Amino acid sequence: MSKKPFYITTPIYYPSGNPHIGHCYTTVACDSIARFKRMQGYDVMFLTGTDEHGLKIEQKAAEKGVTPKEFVDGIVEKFKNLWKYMNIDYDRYIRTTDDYHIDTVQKIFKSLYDKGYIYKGEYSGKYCTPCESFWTDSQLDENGCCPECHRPVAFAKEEAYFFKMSSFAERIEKLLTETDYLRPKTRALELVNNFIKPGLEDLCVSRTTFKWGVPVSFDEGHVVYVWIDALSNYISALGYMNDAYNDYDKFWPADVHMVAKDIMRFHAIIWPAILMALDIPLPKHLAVHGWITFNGEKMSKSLGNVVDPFILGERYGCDAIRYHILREMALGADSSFSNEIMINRINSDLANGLGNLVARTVTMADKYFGGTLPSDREADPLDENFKSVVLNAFAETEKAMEETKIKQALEEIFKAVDRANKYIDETEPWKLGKDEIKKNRLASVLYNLLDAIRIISALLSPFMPVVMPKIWEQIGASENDVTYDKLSVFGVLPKNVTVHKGEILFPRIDVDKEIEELNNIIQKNMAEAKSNLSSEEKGEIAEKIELAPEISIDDFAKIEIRVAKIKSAEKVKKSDKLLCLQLDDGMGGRQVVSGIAQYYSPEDLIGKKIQLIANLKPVKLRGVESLGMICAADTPDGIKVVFVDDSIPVGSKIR
Ligand code: ME8
Repeated sequence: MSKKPFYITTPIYYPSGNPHIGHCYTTVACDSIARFKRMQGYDVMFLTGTDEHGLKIEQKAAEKGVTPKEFVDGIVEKFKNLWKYMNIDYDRYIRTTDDYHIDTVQKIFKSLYDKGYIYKGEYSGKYCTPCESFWTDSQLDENGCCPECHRPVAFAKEEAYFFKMSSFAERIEKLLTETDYLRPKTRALELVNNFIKPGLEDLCVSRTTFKWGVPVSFDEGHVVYVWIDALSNYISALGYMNDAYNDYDKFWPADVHMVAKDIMRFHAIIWPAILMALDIPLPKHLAVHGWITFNGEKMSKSLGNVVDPFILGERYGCDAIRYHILREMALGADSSFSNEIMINRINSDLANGLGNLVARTVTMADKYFGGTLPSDREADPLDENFKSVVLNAFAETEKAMEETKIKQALEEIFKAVDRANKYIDETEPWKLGKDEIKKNRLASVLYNLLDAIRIISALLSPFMPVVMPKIWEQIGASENDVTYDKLSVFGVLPKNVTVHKGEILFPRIDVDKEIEELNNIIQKNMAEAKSNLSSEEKGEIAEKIELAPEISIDDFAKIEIRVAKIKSAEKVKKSDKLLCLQLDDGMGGRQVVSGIAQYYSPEDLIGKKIQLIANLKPVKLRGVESLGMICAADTPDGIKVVFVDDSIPVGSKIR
């Protein structure tokens, strides 16, 4: 019997900056689903790639003095390296600069034109350059800015081609409200109210303002709108209207397109409309997840608030990173990334939960039976509840994965991990091991545990593909023991199974030490990213400056700012960040601790005059007393101390 096909896609990413944890989320999520489906016996096509055209790329390349293709080639390499590092097992990688794709986009455009769904007109309206989108007045935000990125829009007028979106409004509304195309469904209403109810306007689908795109084959000077180019990747990569591949009939319609909420509108409205116009079937599901935010903001290349996945992977292993991001993000909601939550999660679920379960079980099998379990057994009614929880986890995981609910699937599997650890506490194998006549019971307990670990680790293998095979090695499971059909039953491991004690699977992490180190790395990265910004992006950040609420002159008068001179400085023990400064403040001297050690060495500071906040309540930092604070500025290059001209005497009041 031939296998059932399953087709899943990530968005194709803009290679305009380095990939980050946000990109990782969608790709790891799709990879996990693809691996799960392969385990279930599906014939899987997992597609990812890069979206390489458009004004933004053209501008960035020009800034760097290279061609757009040279510019994207370098970044595409970084995406591919990251996917390799994160064990992303994609089946196909599409680049929109691939010849076959360009050719397909031209054919699709021409076909829509021939059918009368694309027509030539003139566009005049509000245009957002960074988003490459025209907006109607009713769509602009409350400040008259772009509803997507909230930056100012400009009036623009050009001869352009239009796609008759309006013809599909009714069908799209039905798709969103009456089917389960969009997951989660709660987002459908938002789209219908914001975009369809006010009247779905025809979409401007060509540009003459830049060159770096797919040329309209029958009208020189026009390039195809990047979103028509980009969305078409999902079918061109299968061989639709081209000979590069031959899988369209097998895999289309896609089972799942997964995207974040920022591009939901394009996938929930424009893409179905194009497919309707081409008269081909619609994808079965669009799974929309939220953003991974960092310090409350969407992670972004230009803000530099990105956590480098390579660094995290090196420190904790990429399986742990995969687990953490998947476990945190519920379909539809945002999830805030925090080093602290990540490390605590790795410690609690992976080191204490799963790792400990495997280590304890294997160690006991080794200790009490020399590694090989004997054949004689003694069951207990207690075993049944334990087994039923594990088998229930299997059933619930299967159900959650059917609905692309990865977080929920992982929660279900970890219920079984917790139950298994509890089973150890209930059965107290260390007591059974002391008593020769209880050895048969002990053998039963350990066998049940090993078999539960077999089921649990197999269910987890799509999410953590590196470590789970190590568990199979340790519990003596063969490849045949972990096939999907064997995960709904107990009693699969050989009766006389032999365990092999191995390495610690997830070492416990020292939370305080790691958090400090990670914060240092991130601060450095952010400073570096900011210094690499284009002038436009710097402007973008400037717009983001939000002042604290106004204060009166009396409020200000409460702050005593005095000139002081740094007499000596030394690093605070066990801290990479803190310097302890001895100051001449004109009042007998004082000690201040300052978080500038990454940016200044003591010799840079000694003899310099600074501004001291002299009446700040004393605090202890890393056990060292600090009597006040010195003023410093946050700059794109990191923290800079505000030095005072040497002619101003120590102790002078600043106001
Ligand atoms: O939009 N949190 O490309 P893109 C979660 N080329 N997911 C995130 C994220 C974050 N902070 N940041 C990025 C484009 N993503 C278009 C797509 S598809 C035909 C064309 C993920 O590089 C998420 O999947 O800006 C989001 O939808 C996608 O990257 C946007 O990537």
